[in-house]
Amino acid sequence: MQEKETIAALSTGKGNAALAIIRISGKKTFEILAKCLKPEKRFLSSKEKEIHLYQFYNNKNLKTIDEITAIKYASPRSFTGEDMMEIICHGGEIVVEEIVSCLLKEGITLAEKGEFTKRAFLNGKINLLKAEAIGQIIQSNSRKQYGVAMEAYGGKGEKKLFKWKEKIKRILVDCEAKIEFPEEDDIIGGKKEYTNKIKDIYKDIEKEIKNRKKIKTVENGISIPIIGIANAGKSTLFNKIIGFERVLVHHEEGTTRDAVSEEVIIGGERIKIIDTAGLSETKDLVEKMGIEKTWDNINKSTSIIWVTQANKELHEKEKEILQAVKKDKILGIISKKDLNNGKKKVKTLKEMKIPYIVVSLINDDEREKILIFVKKHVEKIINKEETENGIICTKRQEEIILRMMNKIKNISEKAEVLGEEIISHELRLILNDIAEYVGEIKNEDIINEIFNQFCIGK
Ligand SMILES: Nc1nc2c(ncn2[C@@H]2O[C@H](COP(=O)(O)OP(=O)(O)OP(=O)(O)O)[C@@H](O)[C@H]2O)c(=O)[nH]1
Ligand SMILES: [Mg+2]
Repeated sequence: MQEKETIAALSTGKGNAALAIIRISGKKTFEILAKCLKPEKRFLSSKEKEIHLYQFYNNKNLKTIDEITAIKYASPRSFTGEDMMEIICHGGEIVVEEIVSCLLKEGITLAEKGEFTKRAFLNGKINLLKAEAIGQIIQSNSRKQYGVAMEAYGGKGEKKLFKWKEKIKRILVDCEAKIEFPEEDDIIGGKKEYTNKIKDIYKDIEKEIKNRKKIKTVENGISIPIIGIANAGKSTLFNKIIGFERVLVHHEEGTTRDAVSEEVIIGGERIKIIDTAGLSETKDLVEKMGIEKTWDNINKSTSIIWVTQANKELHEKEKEILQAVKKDKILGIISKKDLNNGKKKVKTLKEMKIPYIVVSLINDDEREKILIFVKKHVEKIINKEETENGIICTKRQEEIILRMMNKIKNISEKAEVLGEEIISHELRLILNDIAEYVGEIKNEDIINEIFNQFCIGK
């Protein structure tokens, strides 16, 4: 194991919370913590993986910073493989800052992004695929993405790659035997036999690429803008969906001028809901800028929520929306049911085959109905039918698998005309790709890139 600095960082999220966890890892962990924890004797005699109560104090002015619990992990039986501590303190931002700054004054360095996991990887505690899976579990934007990451964590990708590797190695043996004994078809089997095996692997790899495509649609989260003419009730709906009064609501037209977004979890998916400026004819320059943004949001999104009033005729601007957006991308919300039964609007939406609900947005009971309506649609977009999760969970992995797929496609298509020398050369290159995929070939730049995508404290 290499000698490295001792590092510390907050591992739980930023902001005030009931509790926070600060992690420390490296050679000097115990030596430094002994200077900050009281009673010192308790700390020194504590066994690894036991949790104890301490006073964390500033040993310069002897003031207690917090009452904490802490767990010792002795190398190599820790997450990073080094000596480690986990401190559980009160989760106030000031408390956390005080503890971390105390640790820094004692000679500990602030951890870089993903540095704990990187050390775990470099110390052989986890392999590259597991490290990437950890990153994905933390960053998941959808259940599907989380499902893939969890399976990757459990070693699914590794197993599959190992299977491919073994198959390719066997084909390579056949192929190379043919180079040495070109006439002995009956002993080794003909070219057809191993090209069929290559085709099978190709199909398997292609399936993985297809699975990946499905996940990519939800990887960055789904955004749904709320669109409509001025005063339709968009901001009222926005507040209702996100569950608090985030934006202003007013009976004057043009209340919302800028697009405002919040993330919500609906049906286990992270969804960005965007409130937008109402579409209207206006001379107001700022309002016009807001409307441009609304159009931008309409064009960028895979679906929209269209709010239209039960008590109003279809407006010219609404006809523009209906022309610009495919009907199956629209979720219709007919608002102001308390003012009018909305029969006319219902008829219009039915004719256009737009799914809709009729609601009163000033009625508190309607929230659940709205959420269920949105959830159903979201499930449709992300194509929740039970398909296999696949093994690819990062862009890096996807690039390598694509590279492998192209090589193997080339061999399987041209196997009849390609000589065994070329085929075996290509197969060896694919074995190299596999080694890179599972992290057997260690490239420092790539490793740094992977761990840079993690958050600090992980
Ligand atoms: N009676 C009734 N009033 C509603 C309903 N929904 C919204 N309103 C009222 O309609 C007015 C406009 O609501 P907003 O949510 O500000 O409308 P908006 O679409 O965001 O309007 P702009 O931001 O101006 O484009 C407010 O006075 C709301 O209280 C509803 O279902 N019933
Ligand atoms: Mg508004």
